[in-house]
Amino acid sequence: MSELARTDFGDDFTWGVAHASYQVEGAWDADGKGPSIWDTFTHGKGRIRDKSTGDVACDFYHRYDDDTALVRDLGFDAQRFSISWPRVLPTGTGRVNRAGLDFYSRVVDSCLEHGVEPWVTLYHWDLPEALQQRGGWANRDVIGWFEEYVGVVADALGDRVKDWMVFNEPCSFMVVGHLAGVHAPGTRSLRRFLAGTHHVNLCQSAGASVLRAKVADANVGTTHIISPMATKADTPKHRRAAAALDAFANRIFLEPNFGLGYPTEAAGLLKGVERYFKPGDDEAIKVDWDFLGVQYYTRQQARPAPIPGLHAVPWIRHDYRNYEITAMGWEVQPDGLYESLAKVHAYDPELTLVVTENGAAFPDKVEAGRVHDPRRTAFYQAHLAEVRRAIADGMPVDGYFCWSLMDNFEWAEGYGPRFGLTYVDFDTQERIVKDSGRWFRDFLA
Ligand code: IFM
Repeated sequence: MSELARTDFGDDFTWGVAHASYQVEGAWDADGKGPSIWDTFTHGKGRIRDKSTGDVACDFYHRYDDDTALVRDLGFDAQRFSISWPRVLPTGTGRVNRAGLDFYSRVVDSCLEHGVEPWVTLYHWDLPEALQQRGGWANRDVIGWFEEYVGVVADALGDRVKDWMVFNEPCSFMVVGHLAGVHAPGTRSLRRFLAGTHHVNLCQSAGASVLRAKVADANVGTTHIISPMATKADTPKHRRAAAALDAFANRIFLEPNFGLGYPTEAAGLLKGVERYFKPGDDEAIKVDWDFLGVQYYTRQQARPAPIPGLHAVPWIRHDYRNYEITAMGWEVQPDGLYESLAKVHAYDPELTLVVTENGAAFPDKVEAGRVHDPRRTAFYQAHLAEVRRAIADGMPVDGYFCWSLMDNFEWAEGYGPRFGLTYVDFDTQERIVKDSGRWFRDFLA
């Protein structure tokens, strides 16, 4: 790999860091915020590996200005953060919580004062609990609830925020939250998964339309985790399993918005989604994105189902084939990022792509006030080389966001896995820039 230089990526390339409301904000019930499904989920028993919650997290709610100054100090152009729906609308619809909206307005102002572009995600998994009680994503009324919420946020921030992402990784909260039950709301229901998936896909286009109607010159995208598929053996059975997993994990959330329908031919179980179609949905679901956010962590391996006839059900395995493994148990496979970009690029070669998340958790420790994390630096260097290769091969990749600015609440894994460029001492809230963060500071200077 030849040495990397910022200039390899072009002058207009956006360098950013990303994080999300529930993972960093804390202040879970401050200033009129309503509970989200993640408050309910973490306050219940036995769901989070270290029994922790996001009640305090990184206390970004009170420390946003220092954290944003850090983003600038590290040399990044942009900070990607998400809005907590129940902080803005405590019961999901109706009464607006002015204090919650003002918080995000202050975060945006802080970004602009520090010379950092605010990139806003509207939904990064913290649905208002009150809406979950009404059926959540499985209730088609969610389209109207979501339009109302997006309208409130766009009215408040649209004068200063130009870069918007409607959703973060629908696959994660639908498959992991609704089908596997490992994330909030913790249901294991194919019905909720299928209905919810269709409604989320419709909300992608509904949310994008509201943004375009309310925000002049909005740059509207969404984000998807893309998991290229590996097969253990090159047999028809293994290839069918990989195709089914690809349909569940990737295509079901990408293709409807491109007007390609659902990939039912690869995974027969997805036919059930047709039950939730209404006349006009084929058209309503299409979105003409300004950009697509590609988020990549690792490849996945599919295995044929142990029960004959259930090939449509993906059986995910990591087989640890001589790759380095992160603290999440994920294989480090940098060329999978190139493959992910190429996969999305193939749908529409004109569409701008942004890597809206990429990063790794490794066991970090503080030694004499420093955190030496050479594996994370090497991870970033290898993945950036793949982005550079994609650009050289003609893919319009316009930005790269590290996951994450700082260690934070890693969902069902709690505070164990540390993804930050900055170490967070969760007892004192001290931030220590890791060597990987220092590497970025030099690289971006
Ligand atoms: O922490 C998550 C983030 O919320 C969504 N993308 C993957 C990250 C690492 O698991």
